[in-house]
Amino acid sequence: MGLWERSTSPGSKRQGDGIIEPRGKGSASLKRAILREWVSLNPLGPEAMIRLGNGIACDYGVAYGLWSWTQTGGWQQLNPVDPGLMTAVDIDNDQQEELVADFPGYGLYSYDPIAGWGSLNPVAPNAIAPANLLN
Ligand SMILES: [Ca+2]
Ligand SMILES: [Ca+2]
Repeated sequence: MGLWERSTSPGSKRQGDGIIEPRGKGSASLKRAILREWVSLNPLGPEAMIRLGNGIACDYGVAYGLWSWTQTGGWQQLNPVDPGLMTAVDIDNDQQEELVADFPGYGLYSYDPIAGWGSLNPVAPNAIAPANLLN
């Protein structure tokens, strides 16, 4: 089904507050509901995605790598390598989140839109989670 964003344009018909509740059986009513209130972001669904700032970071696997999407900037490839685990956290306390991603075989890296990629650890973790260690 791909990746979709709910339309928030003025005058767009609101029904069920954005919750798709197909009345009929089968996919036809679901498809009508999607076409009425949702905007396609990409015909391909990602393996995984997380919130990153006011956009999203998407794991598009071996074929396409790691991409980000924002309403204003659209799609941008951040890395051609297939990421594993991902999280968003403000590492340097500049009020802007960095993307932290594990690349199996390469290790754990952080991405800052200005500084680019930096290695955090050559060993890939089993799990990652954001934590505020400054307060
Ligand atoms: Ca992946
Ligand atoms: Ca930051």
